[in-house]
Amino acid sequence: MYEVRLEEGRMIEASLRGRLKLEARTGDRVVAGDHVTLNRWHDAWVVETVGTRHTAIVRRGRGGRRAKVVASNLDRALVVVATRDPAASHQLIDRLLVVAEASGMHPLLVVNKVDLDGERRIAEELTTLYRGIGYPVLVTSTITGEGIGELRTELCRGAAALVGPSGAGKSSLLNAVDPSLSLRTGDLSGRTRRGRHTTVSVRLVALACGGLVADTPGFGDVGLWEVAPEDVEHCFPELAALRNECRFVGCAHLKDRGCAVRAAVARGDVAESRYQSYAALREETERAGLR
Ligand SMILES: Nc1nc2c(ncn2[C@@H]2O[C@H](COP(=O)(O)OP(=O)(O)O)[C@@H](O)[C@H]2O)c(=O)[nH]1
Ligand SMILES: [Mg+2]
Ligand SMILES: [Zn+2]
Repeated sequence: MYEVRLEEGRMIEASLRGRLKLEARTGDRVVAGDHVTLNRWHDAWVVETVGTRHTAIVRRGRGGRRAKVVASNLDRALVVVATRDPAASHQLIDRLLVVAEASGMHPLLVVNKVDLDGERRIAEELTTLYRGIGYPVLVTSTITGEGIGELRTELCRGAAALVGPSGAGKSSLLNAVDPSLSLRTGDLSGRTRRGRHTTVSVRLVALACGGLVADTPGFGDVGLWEVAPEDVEHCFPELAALRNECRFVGCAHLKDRGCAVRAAVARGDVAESRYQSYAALREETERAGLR
């Protein structure tokens, strides 16, 4: 059974038509975020058709099976990191931003736990770096309430995904935005989360204010398999802006000769950490293509 929210806002339960069940076996299931049309069949609601997906989060198929869509039509990805416990890594932030860009979602960075002693500086550094690239950045604390109002504004429209490392405060932030959710916080270790249950499908949580939020148990196996090496640069806005400046068409930005990106890094116009993330992800997609 699927939970479906009608246009008027009411939640109902619906089952799948036979044809769609068949597709379920071939891998094209109905997933969280799909827009569907319904029909009445005797006393029950039945999902009749599934609309075009505007964005898709794709998860690796295990044991050689093909990758599958786990959520669709999420318009924004909120990348949530903490100043400390766990400390935010530039590499992880960039990877999640790229996954969001590649999935067609608008990314937004949330730097949480800014209340922790001495960690304001880290929040400021991240804010300067990522706002400079053009990403919206929210600085938050579930303890002091800083930034929660802005977060609420973001979450109460459309459908969004919260992604980020375990312990960053995703569930706490959702509770701060909508206390009636009472999500469990701080209870699971990273190890437990990577267990069997993380493959369970994504759920959409309906906030009282009307927004939908994907309650994703973790994005450990969500990645870049759909991204070709030459497309990685498009997921770095500040590199994409330079793409016509390199001397050679199709420049991978990995060698100095005639490369406008390397020159921009040398000048300090592109952050070293961003360039390193680019190079690492580009290499990763190249290796994936060879397998
Ligand atoms: N100091 C501080 N701790 C927080 C904040 N937000 C969450 N935490 C704590 O961080 C831990 C992990 O939070 P949780 O919401 O479960 O993280 P999740 O794994 O991303 O869902 C819990 O112990 C929370 O109480 C914050 O803004 N400041
Ligand atoms: Mg959580
Ligand atoms: Zn180049």
